[in-house]
Amino acid sequence: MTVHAHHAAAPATPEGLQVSRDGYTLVPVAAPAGTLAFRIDGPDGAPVREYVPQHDKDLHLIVVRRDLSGFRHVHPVLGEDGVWTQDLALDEAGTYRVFTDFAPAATGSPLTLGVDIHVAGDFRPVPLPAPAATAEVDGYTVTLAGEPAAGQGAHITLSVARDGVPVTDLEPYLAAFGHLVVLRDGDLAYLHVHPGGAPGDGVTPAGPEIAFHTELPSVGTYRFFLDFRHGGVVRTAEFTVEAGKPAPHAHAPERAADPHAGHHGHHG
Ligand SMILES: [Cu+2]
Repeated sequence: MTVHAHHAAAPATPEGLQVSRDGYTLVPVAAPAGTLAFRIDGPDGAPVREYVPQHDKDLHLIVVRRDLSGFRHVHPVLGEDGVWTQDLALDEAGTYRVFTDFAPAATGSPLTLGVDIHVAGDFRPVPLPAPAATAEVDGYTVTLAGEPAAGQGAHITLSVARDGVPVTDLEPYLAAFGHLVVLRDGDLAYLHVHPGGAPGDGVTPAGPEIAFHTELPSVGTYRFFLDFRHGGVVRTAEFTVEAGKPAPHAHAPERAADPHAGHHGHHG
């Protein structure tokens, strides 16, 4: 049986598109202004209270307006009643996507659920910035290298400089020198990105380059949000990235060499 090959070929549904998955449901809870409160209800209907930490935290809360502006990555507090709370001022009108990235202790499997929250008012959508390899934040310049293509694993690096000088004393943040969240423009699919190396492993430098491995599931436009810590402050550098079709493998069989190739019909 070729079960393994079949599994490898099946594209996984991206995370973050569902409010309920695998028996777990993200439930917003009424809360005073300026605070976000929610539960994760488990398969038995009760709020989940036990989690397996991922990147140093039981739950990562990502909030972004649906035009991909106003990104926030924060860590709420779990109450005795299983309700998570987070100070969160959503001052600008619009619809926000709230992502909860966690692993319930009962399964140990990471899961990202998402729900929309509406803020009334005069909504002025912000156009998505054009693709660029550099981003500026608070005097830091972050440069993105690597060209992720659809459906293909890619190594990318983000290099941090301050006033033109490479930063070599990045501080660990969430068990890495950087934490990268990638969202797909159009549906806000949430993509897991894995850091290459960890602080203190003896081989991973504290900058200027931060390495990641990612696989973008489709052709399209993505927004990359890199959180990094330096001087005790966490900052976010943002990039718009276009994922094109993967380049054909140089060692792939040459179809043109097949004398019957011309009879296979035209594509498109
Ligand atoms: Cu987090």
